[in-house]
Amino acid sequence: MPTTTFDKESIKASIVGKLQRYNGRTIKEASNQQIYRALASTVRDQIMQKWMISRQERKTSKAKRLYYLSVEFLMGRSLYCNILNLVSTDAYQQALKELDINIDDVLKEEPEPALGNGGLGRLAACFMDSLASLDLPTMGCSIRYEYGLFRQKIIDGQQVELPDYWLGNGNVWEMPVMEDACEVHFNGHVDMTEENGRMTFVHRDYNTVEAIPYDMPIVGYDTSTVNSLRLWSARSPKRMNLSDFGEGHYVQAAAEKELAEAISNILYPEDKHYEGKLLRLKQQYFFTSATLQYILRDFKKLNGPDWQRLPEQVVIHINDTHPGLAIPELMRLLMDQEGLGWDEAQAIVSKTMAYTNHTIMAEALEKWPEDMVRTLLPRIHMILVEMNRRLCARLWNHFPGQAERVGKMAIISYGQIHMANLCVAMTFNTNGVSQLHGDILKAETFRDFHAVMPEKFSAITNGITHRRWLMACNPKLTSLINESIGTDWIKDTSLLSNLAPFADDAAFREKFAAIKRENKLRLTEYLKRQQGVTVDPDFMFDAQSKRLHEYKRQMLNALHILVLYNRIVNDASFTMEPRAFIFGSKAAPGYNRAKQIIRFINALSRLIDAHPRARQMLQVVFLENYDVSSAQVLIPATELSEQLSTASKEASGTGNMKYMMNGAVTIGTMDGANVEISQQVGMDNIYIFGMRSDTVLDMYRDGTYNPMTIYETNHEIRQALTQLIDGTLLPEAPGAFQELYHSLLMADWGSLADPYFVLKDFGSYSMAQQRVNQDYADKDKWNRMAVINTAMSGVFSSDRTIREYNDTIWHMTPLHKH
Ligand code: 26Q
Repeated sequence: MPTTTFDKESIKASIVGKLQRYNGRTIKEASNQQIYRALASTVRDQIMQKWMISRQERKTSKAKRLYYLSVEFLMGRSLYCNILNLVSTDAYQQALKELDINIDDVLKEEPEPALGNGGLGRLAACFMDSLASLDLPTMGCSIRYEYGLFRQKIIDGQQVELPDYWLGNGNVWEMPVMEDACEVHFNGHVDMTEENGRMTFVHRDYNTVEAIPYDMPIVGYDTSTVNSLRLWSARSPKRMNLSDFGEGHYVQAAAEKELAEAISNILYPEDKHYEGKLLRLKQQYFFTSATLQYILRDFKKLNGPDWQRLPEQVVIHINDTHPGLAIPELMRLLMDQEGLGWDEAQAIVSKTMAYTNHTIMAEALEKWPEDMVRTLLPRIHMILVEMNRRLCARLWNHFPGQAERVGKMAIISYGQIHMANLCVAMTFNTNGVSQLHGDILKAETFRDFHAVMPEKFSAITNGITHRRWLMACNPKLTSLINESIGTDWIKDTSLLSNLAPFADDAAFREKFAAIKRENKLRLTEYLKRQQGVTVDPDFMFDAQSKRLHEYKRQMLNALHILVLYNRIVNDASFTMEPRAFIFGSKAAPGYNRAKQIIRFINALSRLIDAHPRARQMLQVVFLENYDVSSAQVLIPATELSEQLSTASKEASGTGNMKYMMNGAVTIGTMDGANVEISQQVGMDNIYIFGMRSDTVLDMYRDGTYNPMTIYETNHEIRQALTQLIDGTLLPEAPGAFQELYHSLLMADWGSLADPYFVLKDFGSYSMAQQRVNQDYADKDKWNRMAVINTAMSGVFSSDRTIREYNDTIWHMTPLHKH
């Protein structure tokens, strides 16, 4: 095999050559976009050779392969991380320097694939990076949405959504794989006939959608492994032709084509809010069916039709319930296409599939109307009915006479398909994403399942890839770490703890703090350039960035800032360490209360700016269009990380880990992975406040919480809440926050007053913030805490998470020694 070396000179020659051949331009004449494409395709050439070798290696070694199914992969930009994983940053940096190209300007030209909403999608992306870096053969499978998550503009203090047409300039990283295209069938009916004493099921009169796969390479760090992310695109089998036009069918034909292709048009922007939309069901079946067909074809090519061996060769992981139709789809293919009987097929399915749950929020639990499933997927519906019959028979034995209990665990009940029950019942493993979340799944959400099948439950704490979230986004801190403890930590992040003794080294702390300051300056420049906001880098940078949701309690943060403002305004002698409160959040377009909170934060920002003394000490910045790229600028610049979810509600959180790794100190509740962060750093290096999860769960059960008593006794809260509705914040629209105000104080039909205990936890939060303020004034103390946070973040690398998944669930053999 010819191997081209990619030293500095060949990189330069490649870029210059591509610009000449594709654009007819010299470097001096080329636009940044053209240079980006020439550079990215140079990197792609380098990856392509490894990709071919990896493919061969998997086939000859017959290694077990993971298929990670997810409706979201929030990848972020690839170019820089690919160069990093090729261990070629020096060669590329020098080459670009000699060509007089500013690398930062070029990196910005890459469109960001925002094929995800938040934590679940970003976790899938971090997992892909770790899987390749640990040489575990994997294919990630999802949908090639033409429009990713909307882009957010703030206009007059409110969120406005713009379409994200990310493929407009083409996508350097994708490769269509036409030989793996297949058909997915919808609607129609199923004919049952008996042949030689066996029932056969034939799907007839269906509508066909073609599934075209586009593969993206996933490069492992310092290894030859390159895995694939396979994104399926929907295409109508209809080809528009002149005879349609002549016969007047043209408009009809075009409309049908549009309908089929709509399947891969857009990513749904709802995060943790389920709605039974037909198009979403189509998306889910479309990509799971195409994926399963491919998996079986590939298996058969390598192993023949020896289906008993499927669980040895293949493991299929279902990222939340969204790809759960993979379960009946695998049953269908094994029975109707490969001729297996039910028992054989079911045994194979339940040895091959595993499931991770990402939320206990009731409104996120997927339920599909049975009628919709019966009409759209008639054969899948039949299989679900039979699965449900067998499951209920088994449960009935376990819980004789307990109809209500069995009903709660059923796959189908009251005319709805319960996806979580399907996934728990039919897979061999149900996983939680932090220790606390795993415990809550066993004790609450899936309590009854846990009683019947306790061996299925596991909890593996989430992680983040330190390659993107430390090495790529914070190169200066990475160099300081390398100078101090060497580079072995990159492959074994537990070694980051060797940094802990440096917390007591004053010279080291100075360097650590100087890097934080440079990162703050970089964020300041970013905010100036992107949205024209000026921020003083001498302020403490305090950030809360994550999807906007009531349970994440951006409201707690915002109300506290309003209280600080009031203290300043009411008391001329009040002072505090100056602080910039930075928010980055998108609200689901239909989630009105979340949009009101964004409007409140922006109104608060304006209120403070208008007050000469308040703005000496406080600033509120709303970072527009928070995405992976802006996170990579924000997080390294942050000193205080706000992780405020109502205890029990945040399954894990992963932003908390990114901030910690970059030396931010956390203020947070004992929720999700915050619990484990507190165990790593110790209670002296984190600010924990608020109710514990067991108390929260008890309070939901007894239902006696009344925020009105807090409102009546705490005048600071009363004043702040009153300002929501008295025109202080929005004189031009004084009624705008009425509903928000109401939700914090009054119960409504079907909803509790202050359902996430904002008022209840306010006092405790405010006291923790006072400690933050005091400690920040002591620079040595603060910097010591910051260093400890980075030093103890090693366990939160997704490399650790993936090793645990592999040891307990997947059982693959790495392609190379580790
Ligand atoms: C479901 C049905 C219909 C429409 C939308 C949805 C839907 C979409 C997205 C349901 C849930 C989500 C996203 C969930 C999510 O991001 N959960 C987060 O997962 C992270 C990774 O495990 C955790 O760290 C977070 O705590 C958890 O909130």
